[in-house]
Amino acid sequence: MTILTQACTPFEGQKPGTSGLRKKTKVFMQPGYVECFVQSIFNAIGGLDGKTLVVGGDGRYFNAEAIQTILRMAAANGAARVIVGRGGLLSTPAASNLIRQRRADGGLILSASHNPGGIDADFGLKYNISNGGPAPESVTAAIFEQTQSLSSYKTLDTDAIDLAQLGEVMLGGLCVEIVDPVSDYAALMQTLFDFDAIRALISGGFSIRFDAMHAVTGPYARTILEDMLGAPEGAVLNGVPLVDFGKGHPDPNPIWAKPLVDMVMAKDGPDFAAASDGDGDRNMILGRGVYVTPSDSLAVLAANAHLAPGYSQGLAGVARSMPTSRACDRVAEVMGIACYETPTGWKFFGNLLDAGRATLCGEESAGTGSDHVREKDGLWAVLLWLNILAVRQISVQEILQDHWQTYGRNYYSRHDYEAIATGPAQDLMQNLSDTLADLPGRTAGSLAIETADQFTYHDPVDGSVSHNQGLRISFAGGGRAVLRLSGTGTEGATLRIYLELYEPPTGKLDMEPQQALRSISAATRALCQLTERTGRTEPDVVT
Ligand code: G16
Repeated sequence: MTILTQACTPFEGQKPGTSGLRKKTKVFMQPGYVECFVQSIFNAIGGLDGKTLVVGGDGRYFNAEAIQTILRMAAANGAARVIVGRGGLLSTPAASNLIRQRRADGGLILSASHNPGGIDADFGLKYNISNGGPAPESVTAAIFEQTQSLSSYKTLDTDAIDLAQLGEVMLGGLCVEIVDPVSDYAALMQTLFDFDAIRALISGGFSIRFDAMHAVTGPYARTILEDMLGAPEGAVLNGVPLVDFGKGHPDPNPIWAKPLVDMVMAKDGPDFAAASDGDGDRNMILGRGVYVTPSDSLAVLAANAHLAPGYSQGLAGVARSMPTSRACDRVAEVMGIACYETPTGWKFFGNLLDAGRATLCGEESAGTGSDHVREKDGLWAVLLWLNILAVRQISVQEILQDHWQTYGRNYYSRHDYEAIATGPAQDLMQNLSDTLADLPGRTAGSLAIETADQFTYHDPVDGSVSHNQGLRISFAGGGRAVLRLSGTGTEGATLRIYLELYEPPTGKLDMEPQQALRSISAATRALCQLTERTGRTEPDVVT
């Protein structure tokens, strides 16, 4: 095995976005593309000499090939050990857990999350740091800088190794340790939740379904929900990971997981249902006849987490991304704990979790998690919900009603306009941004505007500042709209418009959400000149 130093010229656009580098699979498959990005990561973190890494992915098309490339490069760059999930599989939260448990120096996670997989779909690669969480902006900026001037990468001249067998294999001086992807993660879940209580709930006839969407959580859900908690075989749907996710879109929302939603909306539907995404960090929660918005889910979990053993001491604080509804702020206020507002991107929660300021975090984009790892965690959210249901012995619907009657209801919806040409999308944002200062006091549609600004985040732990994190407009009567461009898309630009309306406990709690948000939506579209600038009249995805 010879170490080869290959000359290369930089690829354009290897700039990590909201969550690592995401591109079309064919872009990643260009000769040298993965190599250049991976070498840039290694250079940006001060080299790999003697280091330990965790490597795994969601099993999508090109996962296996990219992992072999990374292993050869890790060996050539002097790493001591790489811990890989069997078959190259690791869910994102399981990878985060392994980095922490094994005190690794960092990890490489191969996933494009909820984006479809396949040669004509999407691929992604991101670097996580030693706390198990996504690299912060300072590190991703250093990686990007490296990608622009890289002139060579190092690799090993050797065949692919078999990742199907557990155990250790030497690759030059590198020890590749192939581990069961599920067992450490399942053990962690047992320390947080009352498995006996959940088992008793299920054996008492409480029916559940979990849609793994042919993505990475299949093996995790089968082990935990069926084998350990006694859910009947078949409770986990689409449980076999496939490279193209069965040609589906592994995004756990009412659009892409419609069959599950239809099932739970039926009169004889299951008591509880959930779904996760490509890499297992997102979740969707449903009860018979009801969809729980991610923002409501975060608020309900914050209000009830103490019912699970892992959180019985209470929460240090909660954190949510800025576009996420402010439902959890009301819970925090009543509990007398801090509530932090961060930019979109799980990486911004890392400092708050490390500093012990927040215990629970969540985002409107179907992500919730806690300080048990440094990523959002789909199955964790499912288990916390099940633990709460086992203790409270009421339905999901009743938990929601009770929550709204206590704290009020934050009606919420996100409207996505996908694959807009990049220029018009940026112009739309710039134009609205330029007029923000003049908006307060004016009306849009039937609504008076109270405040309008661009969100800037000041990290309270390390003092770093992140500018341009979304435009927010608040209306008289408790309404709010947020606009930002997605940082995870791979085609043109995706405009996200987040709509929210607060109704107090004494207000109208049973409106249809799109109806409740109609005037805020109309006002926001008019303000940003949506149709004039993009030609769009209807969103592509409504969650
Ligand atoms: C990633 C980030 C999340 C973010 C989401 C959507 O999630 O980790 O923090 O909310 O993307 O980001 P954007 O609105 O920029 O598209 P995931 O599950 O895709 O890794």
